Amino acid sequence: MQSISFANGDEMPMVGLGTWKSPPGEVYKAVKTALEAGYRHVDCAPIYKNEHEVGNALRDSFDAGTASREDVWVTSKLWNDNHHPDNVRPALEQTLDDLQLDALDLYLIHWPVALTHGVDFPESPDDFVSPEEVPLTDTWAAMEALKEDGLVRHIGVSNFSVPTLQLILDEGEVRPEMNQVEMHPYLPQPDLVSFAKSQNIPITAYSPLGSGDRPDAMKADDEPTLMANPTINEIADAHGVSPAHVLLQWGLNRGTAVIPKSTTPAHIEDNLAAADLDLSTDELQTIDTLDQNYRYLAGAAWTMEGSPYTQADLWGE
Ligand code: 1BO
Repeated sequence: MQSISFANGDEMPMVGLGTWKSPPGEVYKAVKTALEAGYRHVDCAPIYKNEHEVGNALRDSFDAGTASREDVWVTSKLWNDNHHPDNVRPALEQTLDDLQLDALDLYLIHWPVALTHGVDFPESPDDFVSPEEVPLTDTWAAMEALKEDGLVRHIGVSNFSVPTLQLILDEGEVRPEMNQVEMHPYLPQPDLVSFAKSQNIPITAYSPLGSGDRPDAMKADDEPTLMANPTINEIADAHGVSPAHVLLQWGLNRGTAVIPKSTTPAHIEDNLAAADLDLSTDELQTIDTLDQNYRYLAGAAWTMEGSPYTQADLWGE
């Protein structure tokens, strides 16, 4: 398995199991199946409301000898309502407790958006905390303290744009060691990829298959279905593989980690095998032409009328 190397010698496997939208009751089996299939990277977050069950699966897999803790890369994220520096350590401690771990491999600020403590998703402008009240740089300083104290081995961000990355690079003591963002052929974000590369910040692509399993309430009526794209399907047919293989290999080929979510054993195994697919330069270049700058997750909840955050703040566009 290809991996992303960190300055201290740590290696993060480039294919991980995503757990967003994996329901409690199914995620336990998904994590166990993934580790049995050879995955050594699991991506989690408290807002996915399933970390306790992921933790049970990790514990049982370690106890059964399927894998050892040292060999499995575990990422989790700080939710938006815990950006105040006083809340950062308790939030991590809750995640460690739920995952039944002593430390995380990677801890990310989930979004560059702060909410009132106790609010999962905003319902009114009162649910937001402005960047003036809790600057991202203060949250980052609290993340740095977690790393300093050995509770997390690496710290990074998620859903950050070039300007928000630059803010942390300018003001932080520790450079972000990851940016996890939505990324797939409809949203290849070449400028972000090239900036991150120039700053030696690796990227993890979430929703690499187009997030077709999102709740209907989160979907636009006219959104394009990435897995049904004719070009992707033609290339998949030519190789006798699934469209998911093609999409994942395209991401890996760009040097980005990918974290496809599945709770179906056959898909979990199939997604891992994408690492072995060889796509030609022509095929990769053809896929590059599918760019529509289309976000399945535009973060509309964060930019409602009256919010202190705008789409331009979020995406730097
Ligand atoms: C709301 C969660 C988005 C992906 O991590």
